Amino acid sequence: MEQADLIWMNGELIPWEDAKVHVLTHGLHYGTGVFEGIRAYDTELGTAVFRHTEHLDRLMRSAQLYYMPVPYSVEELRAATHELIARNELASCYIRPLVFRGYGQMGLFPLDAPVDVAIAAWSWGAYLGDEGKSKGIRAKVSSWRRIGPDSMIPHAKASGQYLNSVLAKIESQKAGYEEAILLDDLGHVCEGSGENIFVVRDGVVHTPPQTASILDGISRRSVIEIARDEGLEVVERDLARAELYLADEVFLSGTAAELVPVREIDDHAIGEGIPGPVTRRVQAVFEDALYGRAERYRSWLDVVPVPSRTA
Ligand code: PPE
Repeated sequence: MEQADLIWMNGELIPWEDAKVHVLTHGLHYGTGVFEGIRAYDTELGTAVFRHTEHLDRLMRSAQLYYMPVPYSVEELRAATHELIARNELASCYIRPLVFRGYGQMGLFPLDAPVDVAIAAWSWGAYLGDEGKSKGIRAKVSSWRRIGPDSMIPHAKASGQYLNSVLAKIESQKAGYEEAILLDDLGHVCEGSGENIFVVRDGVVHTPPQTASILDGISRRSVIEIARDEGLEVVERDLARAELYLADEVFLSGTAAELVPVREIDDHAIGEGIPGPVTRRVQAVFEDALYGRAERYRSWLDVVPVPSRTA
């Protein structure tokens, strides 16, 4: 990981190496934390955070779902993030806000433990590789099912829930694939270990619905809007596993990964085994949106104010 100079922790900017917690931090033991993954891009308008408020709103909702009161408002976290990026002099970066139950109380009842908040930002390249983004990746359907709504809260982006993604990711990597695709508790296609999934067949874009235990991805929402603006039909419906193999094109979307074509699943070539035309088209517009090149999606960008210089 590429270090930055400063991290924001409980209202203060502190040196990267000082951003530490006690080993008896509640969240470290029980996974009682919620987080976000956000990216900022170097655009012609300046450094711009992509769909910043939407991400912070989701952070607040994730916290609420796990009964964690966040001692800061969305506006405060947004301003803190701006300052963090500016002070670290990052032109583009990945941003990781984390709200977690801190030190002071052990045992499963968490409501007496403090709630700590940290925001880190650092340079993070293509999550599934530059080659993955251009040529597509090979994925494997995981033997691990995505956590279901009867045991956890798929809609929350909660730290403990990621043990599920970690198992799937390790399995796929050890088997020689770049990403795992998880099915939901009913055996329908759900999502990647850290990305939502789209399946293109006969020119129509399909993606699993909210009821399929997906994380309500912000890139997913953006992709759906872009695809529709491009005149494509987008259908949210349950997808059978075989529909992955029978697809003309498959792609993944996520903040860290951005938009990544899938060229092979379980050793079946998808379409021609190279990124298809719909994927290419949506990917190009999505990238334009991220980098502020698309006028139509400018409202998705939260430009980081340039700090006023003091003499
Ligand atoms: N599903 C999961 C399980 C998930 O973790 C992510 C984001 C998504 C879908 C896509 O959501 P969105 O980023 O809002 O479009 N995964 C984050 C964490 C990745 C990591 O390895 O850490 C991310 O992409 O930042």
